[in-house]
Amino acid sequence: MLNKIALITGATSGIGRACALKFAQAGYRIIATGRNKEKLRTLASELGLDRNNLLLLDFDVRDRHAATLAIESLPEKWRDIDVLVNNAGLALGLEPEYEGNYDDWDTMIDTNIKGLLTMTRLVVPHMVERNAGHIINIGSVAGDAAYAGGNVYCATKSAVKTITDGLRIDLAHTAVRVTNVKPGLVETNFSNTRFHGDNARAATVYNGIKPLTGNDIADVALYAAQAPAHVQIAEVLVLATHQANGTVIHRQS
Ligand code: NDP
Ligand code: 8X3
Repeated sequence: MLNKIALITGATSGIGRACALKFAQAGYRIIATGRNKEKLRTLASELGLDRNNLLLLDFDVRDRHAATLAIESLPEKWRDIDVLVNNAGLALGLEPEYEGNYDDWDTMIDTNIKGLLTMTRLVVPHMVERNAGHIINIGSVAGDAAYAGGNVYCATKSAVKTITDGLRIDLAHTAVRVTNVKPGLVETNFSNTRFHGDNARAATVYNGIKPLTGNDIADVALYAAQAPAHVQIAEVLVLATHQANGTVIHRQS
């Protein structure tokens, strides 16, 4: 049994939930964070871990004060975080940039960029002190190139790439590793959120193609975390087989 700790943001759904389950199965103690208490409780029952192996933290990654309080109040036995999975994130809307919604832009930037930075700033100093740790950021194929209507979401994931690369440079003198996992189409709650609860429209995103699952991405994250200490998986682009990049998707009718 490993005695490592993985902290996963946005663990209440999709890729984050799958990471919590996979890392738990691999023997990690889990700090599952989310902004919805009810969903955190559901995750806890799915994980079936006792208090020594599971800690639930309820905060919104956009709330820097709440995030700081949560991390700075960690009980002693939960402080040595080995893996930080910066997963919490979302896309909102698919409008042309010149018709975009200001609030949606703010939410994406505050969550996908600033929330990820806050968690990094809070957790990584202790990894540096211990000269051990691993940050796994969930980027996206959307960060490789813009697609129609993707504008601000794509920009946030492009920022995740640059922020991840910058962190890797800043940590090169340490044993702390940094990974950017960039998924393509993954069937989660992502598109339901993007289309503000229009589930019928969300379903069309995966028409005619077998998409990835949260588990597929969690497998990659776990592989990176479990690679030998001298191996740093810097970046992984994970696509469905019939997806070639952010825009080329072969759909069977
Ligand atoms: P889901 O919508 O299924 O999960 C998103 C998770 O992030 C939820 O747990 C959600 O919580 C949480 N979250 C969102 N905003 C906040 C916030 N402000 N504070 C705390 N938690 C928050 O989508 P995915 O699992 O697909 O998305 C996970 C990550 O993967 C995102 O960063 C996304 O950009 C990225 N990604 C997704 C792809 C896809 O095709 N699905 C492809 C490439 C990357 P809540 O349940 O409370 O909303
Ligand atoms: C999610 C993948 O292509 O829907 O980041 O933007 S995509």
